[in-house]
Amino acid sequence: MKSAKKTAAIHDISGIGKCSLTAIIPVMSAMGIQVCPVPTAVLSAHTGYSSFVMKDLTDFIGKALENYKTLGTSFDCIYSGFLASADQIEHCADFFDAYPGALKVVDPVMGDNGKRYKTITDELCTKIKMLVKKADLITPNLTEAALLLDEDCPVNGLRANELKSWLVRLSQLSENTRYIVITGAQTSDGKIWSAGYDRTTDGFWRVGSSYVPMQYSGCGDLFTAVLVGGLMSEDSLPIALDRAAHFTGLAIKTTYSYGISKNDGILFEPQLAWLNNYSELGNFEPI
Ligand code: PXL
Repeated sequence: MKSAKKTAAIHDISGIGKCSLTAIIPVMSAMGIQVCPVPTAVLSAHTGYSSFVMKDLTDFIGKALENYKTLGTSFDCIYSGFLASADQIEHCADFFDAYPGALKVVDPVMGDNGKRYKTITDELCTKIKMLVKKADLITPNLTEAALLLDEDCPVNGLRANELKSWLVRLSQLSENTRYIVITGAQTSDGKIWSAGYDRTTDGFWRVGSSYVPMQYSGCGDLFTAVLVGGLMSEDSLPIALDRAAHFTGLAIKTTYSYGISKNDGILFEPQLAWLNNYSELGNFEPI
């Protein structure tokens, strides 16, 4: 019997602002993947809004895992993202250990534009740095990559030739990690790149996106969801990067064209059909 590949998605759900599960579920579903949400927190609005209420679900995650073990549920991927408390790190690690054959993804959601998100404490940051060592795929943005490497966030972006050395340095955090991806990195020449390293093929790749003078929340979540969906569908790393960069870029340009505000999130819904009708674009290049 045909069944969809399944990922557990350990991430928050925010009522407004289109990030985390509200971005991941539609995107990966459009790519033919079943997303099984394991919510880490419920928020009325994401943390970029001037106010929000949040219900921490730390106790729920371990119980959900026990239930999946009882039910004999299998997963092809365990995908972790926004975590609401430092104790949630252990629960993610337990999920990874329970499914050793699954693709283990850590999106180390900690901040953007040189700043940490409001709920990310020092303790949580330290523990996320430990969790990334267990991952097959990590997907920091530039701010998060700087936090993982104990660097200051480069305010004017990286020099183009630094992208590769940052990928190398991130890959040195753990030999377990097959794929290292830096998302949406601005270089000092004003370009935006997503770049990745595949340890198995020893390949370094980058895909460029056009610059839009607005940064929408949820872009990283959308990008990573498409990337993970691609890798789960046997895309090579550069093909998956290309697919993710194209979809996210298209959604960002669409959003900008309508003058939508930064917090209200990306107008990606009109583009979902593209994910289902995708052919290779070839916009990636080796670095
Ligand atoms: O997009 C990252 C993200 C995820 N979840 C929550 C957030 C953010 C970024 O602001 O606030 C709740």
